[in-house]
Amino acid sequence: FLKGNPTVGIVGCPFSGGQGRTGVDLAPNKLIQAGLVEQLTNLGWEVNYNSQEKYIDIPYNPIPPSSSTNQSAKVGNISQDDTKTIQRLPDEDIGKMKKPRLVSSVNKLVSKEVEDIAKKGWLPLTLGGDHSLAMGTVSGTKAKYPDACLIWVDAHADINTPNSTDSGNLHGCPVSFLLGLEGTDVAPFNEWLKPCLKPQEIVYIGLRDVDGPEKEILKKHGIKAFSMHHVDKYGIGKVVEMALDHVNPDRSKPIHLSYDVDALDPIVAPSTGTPVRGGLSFREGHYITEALAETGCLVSVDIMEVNPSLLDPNSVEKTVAAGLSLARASLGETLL
Ligand code: 4U7
Ligand code: MN
Ligand code: MN
Ligand code: MN
Repeated sequence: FLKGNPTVGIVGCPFSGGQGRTGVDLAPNKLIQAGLVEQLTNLGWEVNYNSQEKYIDIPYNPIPPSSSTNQSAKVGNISQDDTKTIQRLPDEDIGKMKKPRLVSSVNKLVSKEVEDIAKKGWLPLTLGGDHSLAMGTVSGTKAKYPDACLIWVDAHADINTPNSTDSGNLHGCPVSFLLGLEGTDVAPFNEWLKPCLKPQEIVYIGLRDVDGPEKEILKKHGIKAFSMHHVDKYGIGKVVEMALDHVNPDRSKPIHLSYDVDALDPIVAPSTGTPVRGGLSFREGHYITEALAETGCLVSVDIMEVNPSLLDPNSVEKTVAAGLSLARASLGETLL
């Protein structure tokens, strides 16, 4: 599906507004500093990213109005004026949703950025940031590839609606918005985000912490999900095969992979905001990306929820290294 020399466009999203902990916004720079660009170049990819000195495309975490130290004049399609507007938005809860205006406006920009990169025939590699960003990444991918399917690797289903969410954190809700479930047709999201995904087009791998209302939603819409129970029962090889058989039976459709590193066991990826024990092993986690790369159908990849501010330096190093190797494996690195 990609055009010309294999080319990747890195979308760095230093954004934490979809959940309550700071630090997840540090991940894009951390991954770049740890060698992502060189590593992908060595795999034979042409690598594009938008900023010169800072490896950040979208520096729009809210900063206190007093501090005016945003030096990036224009990065990617986002002007400094855009980011200032976003930072100044008053952002009261809407219903249970926390920071709805911020999450919406950031995702609108991310969606456009991913769409533009995909439309060049490049592969957008989005570095989160929290997983609310998938509203933008998936809708951007869908704008270029309307028949794309979505493989969601996560401990969580992230399918709460604005009504069902207990926490109010929008990183637990992106899938419901993409599907257009009841309660998601709300401002400000409905001003730009149209339902773009059908229930048969998504499949989950790695689930083990699904809220009660989310279980009901999955059942009601017949959404296919492989939990850790299924990984134990069938093995990861069979699970990936069954997942692909469900969303991409002929291996002919484009695939968007949205990878939350909390799908990995906390022993493998400890530095993440919502760790859940009993997760994917290092190899199981990487097998998924290797098998998807092998299909030749991957057109867009998200690496989300690395939080370099959590726990100790050793945990951060492990988690960042896991993020890097997942990115490499997704882009075709093989063991032999
Ligand atoms: B992540 C949760 F209640 N379901 O809605 C919620 F358990 O992107 C967690 O997968 C969401 O990390 C986790 O807040 C979102 C909670
Ligand atoms: Mn998760
Ligand atoms: Mn997630
Ligand atoms: Mn998380």
